[in-house]
Amino acid sequence: TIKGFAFDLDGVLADTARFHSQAWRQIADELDIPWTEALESGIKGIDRMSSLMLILNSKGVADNYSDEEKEALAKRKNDHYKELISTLTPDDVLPGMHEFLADLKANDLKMSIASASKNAPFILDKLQISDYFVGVVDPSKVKQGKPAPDIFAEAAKILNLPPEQVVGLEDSEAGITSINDAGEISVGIGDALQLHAAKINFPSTKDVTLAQIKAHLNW
Ligand code: G16
Ligand code: MG
Repeated sequence: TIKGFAFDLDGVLADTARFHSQAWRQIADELDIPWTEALESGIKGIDRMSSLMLILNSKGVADNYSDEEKEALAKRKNDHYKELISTLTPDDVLPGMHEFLADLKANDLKMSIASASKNAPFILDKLQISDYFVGVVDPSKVKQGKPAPDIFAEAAKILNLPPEQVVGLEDSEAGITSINDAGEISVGIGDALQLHAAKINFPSTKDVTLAQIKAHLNW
């Protein structure tokens, strides 16, 4: 039976995917790299440097920049992003998620955070939801980011549960792959075609309920 939940942060709990996009888009504009749908969804869930490489490679210009220049671009993106997230309040928890977290807690289900973001503890604090979670995976301490299973595997360890007793929630393709390869049950939130590898799909965060998940899993 299911005993725990591992949450992605950006796009699942927090309305911050738009800020990542906005901050990267500014860098892309400065570098004269056209912003596309593929970049918009491709940067979801992958770490900061991988996001930059995806953007540079979309125009085939990654080799034009030294490692130092890439670090500087990633830092500039993060400085802008940090400015944007400093405005977050509990109202920026995505629709339905306050209720979902409270329901899981009332049912004694354990929760952890499986985010690729180094800014996760700060964001949880701003949203005032830190107390729901047993722990937060430190993405700088895992070998490989999403789509590798490491982050979601670590989130199950934090819960002290075997992966098959854990449900993982994600809005990105990279994240669903991570959950599945960690041996957990994947819940995709967003476009069902894009997230077709998810075991269960909900179109939006407001559709996610414990009752629906139980029904899907015959639990
Ligand atoms: C998030 C976002 C990604 C971002 C990554 C790293 O992951 O979806 O777009 O690149 O974190 O964030 P930071 O630059 O803050 O370390 P997740 O896993 O929470 O969706
Ligand atoms: Mg996400």
